[in-house]
Order: sequence, then C-alpha cells, then structure tokens
Amino acid sequence: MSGDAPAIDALSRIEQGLTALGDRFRQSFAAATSEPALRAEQAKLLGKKGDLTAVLALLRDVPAADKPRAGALVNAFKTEVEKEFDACLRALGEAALQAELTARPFDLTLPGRLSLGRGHPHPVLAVREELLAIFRDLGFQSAPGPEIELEENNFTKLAFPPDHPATDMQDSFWLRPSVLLRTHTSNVQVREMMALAERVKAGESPRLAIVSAGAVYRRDDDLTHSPMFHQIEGFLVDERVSMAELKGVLGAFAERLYGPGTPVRLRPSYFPFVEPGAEVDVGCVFCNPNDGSRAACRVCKGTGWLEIAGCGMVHPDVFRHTGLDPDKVTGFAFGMGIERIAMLRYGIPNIRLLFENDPRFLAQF
Ligand code: 2U9
Repeated sequence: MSGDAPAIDALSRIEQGLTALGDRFRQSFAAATSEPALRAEQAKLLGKKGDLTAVLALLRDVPAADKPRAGALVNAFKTEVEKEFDACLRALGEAALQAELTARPFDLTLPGRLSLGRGHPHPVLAVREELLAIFRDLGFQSAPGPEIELEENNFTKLAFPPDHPATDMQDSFWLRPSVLLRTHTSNVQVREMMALAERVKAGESPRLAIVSAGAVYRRDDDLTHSPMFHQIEGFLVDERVSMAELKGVLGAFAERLYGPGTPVRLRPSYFPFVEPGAEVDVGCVFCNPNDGSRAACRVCKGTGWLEIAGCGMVHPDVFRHTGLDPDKVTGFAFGMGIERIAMLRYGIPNIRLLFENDPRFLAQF
C-alpha cells in the first residue's frame, strides 16, 4: 500500500462526473427562457467540446469488466438529458402560448383608424326595393323562387318551342341536362300557377297577383347586357282580365316611378309566353317637346319614348301547362330589367359599372 490517497477508480469518477453534470444541466435547462437559449445549453452539455465529452474521455481508463456498467450509466444520463430537454421545450411552448393568450396587444373596442364612412344600398338594390314597393301598393304580393331551375319550369311550361334560340347551350348557363340558371324570374310565376291550380281543384277561385324580383343569368355581355342581371316581373290571374287592366296597372306604375302624367304606350312585340305581347314605353323624362330639347335628346334619341319593359296576356298554353283552364282564367304579365331602370335614372352608360363595386362609382348614389 503506498501513502497516496486511494486512487478513485475510473468508473467512480465517471459516476461522480455524471452526477455533477446532472445537477448543473437541470439548473441551466430550467433557467433557459427561450428555445434558442435552451438549445445552446444542450449544446454546451452534449456538443463535441461539451462537458459530457470530458467525462466520456474517462471511459478509456475503465477496466473491461466495468465497461458495460459505465456504458449503461452514460446511456441513462443521455436519456435523462433528452427527457429533460423535451420537458423544458414543452414548458417554454406552453408559456409562450399562455403569454400570447393573456397578452392584450390591442384594445378590440377602440374605433378603427380607417374611416369607411356610412354605407348605403347598391343602386340596383335601391331600385329593386322601390319597384317592389310600388307593386306592393298596387296589390301585388312578392314571391320568392330558386335561381337554379329545371328546364321544365324555365322554358317548357312557358311555351318556349324546343328549338327556341334562348334554350341553346350557347345562350343559357346549363348546369347539367335539364337544369340551368334561370334566364328570367318567370319560373316563380310558373311555380305559383301550379300551386294555384291545386287550390282551384280544392274549390278556391283562380286569383293571383304577384311580383318576383331577383337575379337571372344569360350568356350576354356588352355595354347594356351582363351575364347576371336582375329582373322584376308582375303577374295577375283572374277571370276575364283584359289588356285594359294591364295598361291601367302599367300607367299607375309609370306615374309612381316617373311622376304624375307620365304617358305609357304599348308596341306590339313577341314573347313565347304571352299573346298578344308588347313592349312598354314611357314618355321620355329627360327632354321636353316644348322647349326644343327633344330633337337633341340622347336618351330617347328624339323619339320622345323610353322602352322600359315587356308585357302581354298570358298564353293559353302556359295556363294548360301549369294545370289551369284557359277557358276559365285569363291573366297578364310584364317584366323589366332592374339595371335598365337604374341606368336610365342615373345616366349610367355601361352595365358593368354596376357590378365592379368600385367605391368611387358607388359613392355617387
Ligand atoms: C308567366 C307568363 C308570362 C313576363 C313578361 C316580358 C314580357 C318581357 C323582358 C323585359 C326586359 C325581360 O329583363 S328583360 O330582358 N321581359 O319583355 N316579361 S311578358 O311574362 C310572363 C311571366 C310568367 C308564367
């Protein structure tokens, strides 16, 4: 026995080294306040020039018999470091989330900095409401209906001949065979007539006065036509209705829309679902026959008349197709494009302006 202190064997030194490292890394991991700081601490411990490498250097001096035990200690240590690292990383993540959730970076109740000013209805919507209100006052009830419609309700029952150009693939938006985007709001009247036919069978009298307004779709695109536009249609069914009542309703409508004394004239025209059919003109509201402004009027082109609608007496075939007896019931119908009314009123030269939603345009109404 020499006088030296008993040499501590390499295995024990490794054990002591790992214990000391263990205490230190637990503290430094816990003290890291961000993910990069935590990773830096991990590198200090496990990196090539890290603290663990110094301890591992002692492995060389461990006798063969103790090597498995030394290896197991080192592996257990590494597993411990990994577990601790993951736990600290998770804790940092949760703390960051908590901080984000509890922080109040801005006051949601403060008024915005960008002043948008006060909004108002779109001109198409404003005109639609105005037209609906006039017809409601005249005794028409407003009825809703679908924009996706069967060919049957959009064309067939309205007495369109099967080869009518409007039914062409190129002229309408077909979703699949026999289903399309409605090309007019007349599908609503078709549905209302079929419902009426049921009520008539149950003993009610055949009487109906409705208006329908909404979007319709056609493959049209130029200055005055858009693939989507809005129509309003009126429709009245009763016993012994004549064109006199039709003209009376249109006259009352024109006076409400354009002022007392506004004249209305009907010009013969053709629509498959009415007979006879006519175009509806109102006296031009932009010029005057007495002050010389008429000849130069760009809106009516000097004619003194503005075309605003189409109309007619419901075709007997339409009554037949919807289950009503054309010998017992009669009716009139009319339709107009809402954009056309708005464009005439505000002098809008291009229908597309109504759908581009440019605030500089819309702010003018
Ligand atoms: C049924 C029977 C008849 C509605 C009518 C018109 C004439 C008409 C156009 C005006 C401009 C469409 O928006 S526009 O392109 N409409 O000219 N509409 S008669 O007649 C009907 C409706 C439904 C069952």
